[in-house]
Amino acid sequence: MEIRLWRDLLDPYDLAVRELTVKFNHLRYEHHARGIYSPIEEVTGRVKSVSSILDKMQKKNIDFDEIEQRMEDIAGIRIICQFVEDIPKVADIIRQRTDMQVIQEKDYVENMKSSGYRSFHMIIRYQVHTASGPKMIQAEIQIRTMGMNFWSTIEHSLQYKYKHNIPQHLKEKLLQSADTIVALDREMSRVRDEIMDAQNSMRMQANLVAEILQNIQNLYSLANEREIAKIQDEFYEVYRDGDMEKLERFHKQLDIISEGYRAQSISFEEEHI
Ligand code: 0O2
Repeated sequence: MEIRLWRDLLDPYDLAVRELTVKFNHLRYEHHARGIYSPIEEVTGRVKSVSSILDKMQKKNIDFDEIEQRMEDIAGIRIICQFVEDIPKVADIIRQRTDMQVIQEKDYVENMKSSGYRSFHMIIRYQVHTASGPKMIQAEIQIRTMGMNFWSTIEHSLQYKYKHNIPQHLKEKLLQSADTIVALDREMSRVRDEIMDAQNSMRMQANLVAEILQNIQNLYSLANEREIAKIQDEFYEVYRDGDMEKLERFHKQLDIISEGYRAQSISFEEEHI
């Protein structure tokens, strides 16, 4: 196939990968902004390289005119979760969306592959809008924990290095380490609540501090610099204390002070119209 034709073929997949990455990252952002735990920790995406497409065509006996139909992972999205329990949650979110239609699921988390590979795969149909109009494409979403991702990245590099003929002693090592990852994921699940609590309070504190700083910033146009410096010193003192309740009280007081300044400035403007 000519280079130009490869580009025509792959461009809609590139668009899909970029759109889907934005959408899943936005879900993560929304959870964090609301102070809710996000089952999505990280999102990456890629369009399959031409050489990888050619390899798969050869391996699976796929003709050029069958590529789009038979190769479901030209557009690939990877969603990384912190805990195994997050994987079905992410899968449910995807099943419920109306902008993508799940056509196949493969559960290699419950049914580990003989290589030791674990991941939850979903094949979706997704519509992109190109310059030539709407186009329905297939994409593969791989959902896995950080541990599963670590393992499969290492194994993938070894597959590449040994051209899919990994020596037996390495295969055994990989299988052993796959079991270690299963145990690690299980251990992490046991302390999941504690980890989630810690992460939530860290995030809530970060959100609160950001709001306080924004409030102080807004005061620059309303109050005089000496008063703002005093408020800032008070904030640093409360912040150093590290007490979340004090920080929340300070935030509320600051809101009242800001409201007062805003009311003053409105009545000043009205008097001078
Ligand atoms: P790449 O380079 O990641 O794009 P099958 O015929 O069942 O073996 P199929 O039909 O492609 O393979 O579906 P499957 O099993 O769901 O695999 C799809 C993708 O999952 C693979 O794409 C890999 O990304 C990943 N995967 C599956 N098995 C393994 C494995 O044993 N190790 C690793 N590291 N990844 C795996 P590609 O096109 O094979 O590779």
